[in-house]
This record gives sequence, structure tokens and C-alpha cells, in this order.
Amino acid sequence: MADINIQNATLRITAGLPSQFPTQAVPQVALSGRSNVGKSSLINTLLNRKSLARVSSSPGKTITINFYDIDRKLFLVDMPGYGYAKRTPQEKERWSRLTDGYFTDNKNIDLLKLVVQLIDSRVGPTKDDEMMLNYLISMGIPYIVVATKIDKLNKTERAKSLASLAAHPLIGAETLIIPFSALKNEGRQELWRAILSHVQ
Ligand SMILES: Nc1nc2c(ncn2[C@@H]2O[C@H](COP(=O)(O)OP(=O)(O)OP(=O)(O)O)[C@@H](O)[C@H]2O)c(=O)[nH]1
Ligand SMILES: [Mg+2]
Repeated sequence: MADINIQNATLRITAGLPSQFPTQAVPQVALSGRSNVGKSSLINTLLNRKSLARVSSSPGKTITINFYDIDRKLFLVDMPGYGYAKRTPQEKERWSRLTDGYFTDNKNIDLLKLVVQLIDSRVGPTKDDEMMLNYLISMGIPYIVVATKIDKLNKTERAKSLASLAAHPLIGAETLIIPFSALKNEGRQELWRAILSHVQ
């Protein structure tokens, strides 16, 4: 991976407030998606780790933004998942304040180089996913789409899922869509290439 030592990865900051965001001049790549879509699993896959990022059996529990420091050269930013039905109105409010804070109340927003938008390949874009895509487009933030849990689909379903993502009105023809499986390690190299091409 170029000259980034992915062995040298730690959870540096767990931020519940914008004041806790890192101040280091290091590029950031954020992972966005609904709760349970596979964000933490994707981080572990990228870093060849079993459980650096906690994979949740109880989705949507923690509302923090987690900054993984990769060799002091890159922050992978695990955004809190959205769309978790059992959240209280107060928890939803916290989610909005923190997420919105990351994009709008963040002195280092220019360090955000890419958003990796995760979409469950079995479900396709939900209303919340569409809201997020709209938001990214309106903010002019570069993004790519990762179709998660692709191992759960057979060949026909997979082709259908990827085609419908590519045809989605909020996913431009030039947008990269990466089929991904944390279980099978599929898409890992392609995702690293995309990430590095945006941070270097
Ligand atoms: N089959 C399969 N299961 C996956 C894959 N990625 C994640 N999962 C499972 O999906 C569930 C949720 O995964 P997480 O990585 O915790 O999802 P998350 O987006 O971080 O969830 P929150 O942190 O709650 O928002 C877990 O049971 C994972 O084992 C995948 O590629 N294939
Ligand atoms: Mg997670």
C-alpha cells in the first residue's frame, strides 16, 4: 500500500463532540452508511485485523465518530450508522448533531478527501442512503460507493444489485462502485487503490 504501514493502525480518537475531532494535518477518508451495513467489518478487512473496529451484534448503540490513525498518514473515519429504527428521538438528534458537525463544524474539513458510502448490496439504497448521497452531492464532497455483503448474493442477484446501483439517479455514471465482502476479502485491493488515489 504505497508507503503506508497498515500494521501501524490504532483507534486514535472516539469523538462524541466536534471539539474532539483531530487537529493533525493528515488526510481523512470517511465511511458512511446505515447501521449494520458493515462499516466496522470493512475497516478490519482493509487493515487485515480481526477486531480493531468493533463489529456490533447490537447495531446503532454507539453514537461516536471513530478516527483510526493509519501510520500517521491517514485517518479512516468511522461515522455513526444511521437508520437504526430503535433509536430514541434524543439519540437521533445526537446522530444529526455529530454527523452534521463533522461536515459543517469542522476546522479541518479540507482534510476530508473522500467519503466511502456503504450500501448493503441486498437492500439497495434506502431513503436514508439517498438522503446521504444528496447531502454529499450538495456539499461537493467526492464519494465512491461500496456494495457490502456481496457474498450473500448469487451471481444473478449480484449482477442485478450492481446494475441497479449504477443506474441510480444519485449515483453518477462516473461514480466508482466496488462490490465488497469482508467475509471473502473481495474488493479490498480495489478499495485501497481508490482511497490512496484520493489521499496522495
Ligand atoms: N456475510 C457478510 N456479513 C457481513 C459482512 N460485513 C459485515 N457483516 C456482518 O454484518 C453485521 C454488521 O457489521 P458491522 O461491521 O458491525 O456493521 P456497522 O456498519 O459497523 O454497524 P454499526 O457500527 O452498528 O453502525 C455483523 O454481523 C457482520 O458480521 C460481509 O461482507 N459479509
Ligand atoms: Mg460499526
